[in-house]
Amino acid sequence: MPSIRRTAAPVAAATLAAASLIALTPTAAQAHGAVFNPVSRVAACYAEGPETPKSQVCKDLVADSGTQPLYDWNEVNIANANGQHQAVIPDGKLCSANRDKYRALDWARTDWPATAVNAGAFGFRIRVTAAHSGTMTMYVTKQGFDPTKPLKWSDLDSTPAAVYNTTRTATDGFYAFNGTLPARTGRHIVYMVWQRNDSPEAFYSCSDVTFGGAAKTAQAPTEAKIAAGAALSTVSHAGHGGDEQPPALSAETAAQPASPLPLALAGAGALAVFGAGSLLLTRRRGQN
Ligand SMILES: [Cu+2]
Repeated sequence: MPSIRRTAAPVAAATLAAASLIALTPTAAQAHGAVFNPVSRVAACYAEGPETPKSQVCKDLVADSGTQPLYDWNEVNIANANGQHQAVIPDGKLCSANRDKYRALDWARTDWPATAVNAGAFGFRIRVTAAHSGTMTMYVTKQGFDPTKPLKWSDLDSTPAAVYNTTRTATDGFYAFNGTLPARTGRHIVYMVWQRNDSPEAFYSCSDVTFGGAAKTAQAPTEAKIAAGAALSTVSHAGHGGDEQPPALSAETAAQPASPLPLALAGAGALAVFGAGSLLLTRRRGQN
């Protein structure tokens, strides 16, 4: 009997910790990143300023969807994609990842801020607010792609311009890697698919490019701009729990990827799980 008394207090403390864990976690969404070269649609409009968009398409985006999609430039994701990109995103919804919040990004317009590019070597740059282990694949639309029609999966050249294995660290907040742009003319889209391998979550983005043209080069957000807007973002601008948990909790994280767990709380959660297990063992011993 004394052994039960000794375990009762730690178990109670662990249960309290678990309760506070549940109360604290569901608020903040995850943060990931965005393609800055060639700059993606959401990043280009964020760079112009959510409150002061300059290009007509970005003005129209804010009029349609408000400023929040721009403040959340680092979010465009599907939590449970699990590699099934074409199953979870229908044709015409590729740029929004089939998220209503980002529906304006699907607009098939030719006035999205674009980056002038040429065939050959290209240095991709992806600004990540949370680095993840996974694979980032950069696709380019086929020659003959019509930018006035909604982007379809079949528009993408099956040979990617780059495939990059992402790690849980990013130098100065960027993944930078080289790829090869194919020979194209006119306006095209670079489509990114970033699938995590430590979670079913995946991220998507559209960047507008013009081959051989003299189009103005779209601007990516500056670090100052990113910092200035972070307070109005509904997604975390720091690394989030998915990568930082002890292995014992990784399965729970994958099952609920929208709940970032700070490291300390994750520790408390592990303690709670251990405590609950101890309680069960104690009860079994008591019954036997
Ligand atoms: Cu993330």
